[in-house]
Amino acid sequence: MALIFHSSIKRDDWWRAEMAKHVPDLEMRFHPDVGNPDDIEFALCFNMPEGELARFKNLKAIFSLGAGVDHFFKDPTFPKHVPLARVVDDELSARMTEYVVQHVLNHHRDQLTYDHQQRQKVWKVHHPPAATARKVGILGLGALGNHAAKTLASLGFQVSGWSRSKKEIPSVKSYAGAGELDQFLSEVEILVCLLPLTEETEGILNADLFAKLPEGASLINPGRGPHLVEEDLIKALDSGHMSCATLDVFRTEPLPEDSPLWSHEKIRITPHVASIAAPNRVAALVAQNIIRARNGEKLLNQVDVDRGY
Ligand code: NDP
Ligand code: OXD
Repeated sequence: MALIFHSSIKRDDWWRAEMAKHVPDLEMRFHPDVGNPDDIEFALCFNMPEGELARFKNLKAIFSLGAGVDHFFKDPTFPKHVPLARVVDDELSARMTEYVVQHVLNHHRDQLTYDHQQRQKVWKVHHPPAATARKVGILGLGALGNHAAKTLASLGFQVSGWSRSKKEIPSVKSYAGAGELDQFLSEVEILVCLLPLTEETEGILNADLFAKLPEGASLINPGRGPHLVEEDLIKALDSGHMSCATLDVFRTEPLPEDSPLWSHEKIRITPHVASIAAPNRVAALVAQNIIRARNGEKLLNQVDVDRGY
């Protein structure tokens, strides 16, 4: 029996070595070299081409190579009856927090303005408030949002978060559900999106939401591209209602060359790198779940397929 692997980030040798440390008896096959599809017992993948997973009739479990699982649900033939697990890992959370803190500090300390000033050789001082007077809001207080929120609070920021269910996180104000979204937004100067992409959250970063943020607010989106209505962001930036944005994820990846986002002076772009699951961390998790799946036990970090995250 074998595991089929697929990723657009080419680190196959590293994956092979790490998986061999933890499950030496498991044959790893790298998509598209599937061999006999009936041999495939497990799948470890991100953005597997549509229709592929449905070919493996003997699948016991599917493992996402990342925290997000929306990439599976784009495929209408995705085998929903097979248990699906995602990555929840302290290092993945810590790396995401690095990204969030890096860009919150850039927004907080007007770095984009200084970058423009440098290009124009302008020496002009701006006076941002202290972190204790800066309000940062996080959409999504799950494995990643929770970690980032605590770290930002430890730096002194006024941190709030919005999720489906109420949270108890020291020094973080928790808002929950559609009924509390407007109140949350009205108090946010730097908005970070760490929601999963589901039917409910697609397009949530739109003109209506931006209008509810205070004048001068900014956005950091390492969630998913389809959370954002790109044209609405451009309008909010051009009108001056919003000050700047940092985007890591996009509706189409790689971001097409003709996208207006590339050259917008108030937008910073990174190529979906906020936090990438490391083979040495994920292989150990997958190995535990392989044992569980073979014993017919519930997987660690098993996804609620009906809820979509
Ligand atoms: P989790 O599932 O742990 O957390 C999701 C959070 O979003 C939860 O707090 C959940 O609420 C909340 N949520 C979900 N749906 C709604 C809704 N309709 N209304 C309000 N709140 C909602 O996910 P992670 O923190 O592990 O990951 C979040 C996302 O980050 C991933 O799905 C992925 O898209 C993105 N990501 C991006 C990476 C990158 O490199 N750019 C890397 C890794 C992840 P509740 O707690 O109440 O269930
Ligand atoms: C993830 C990602 O979901 O890298 O882990 O986007």
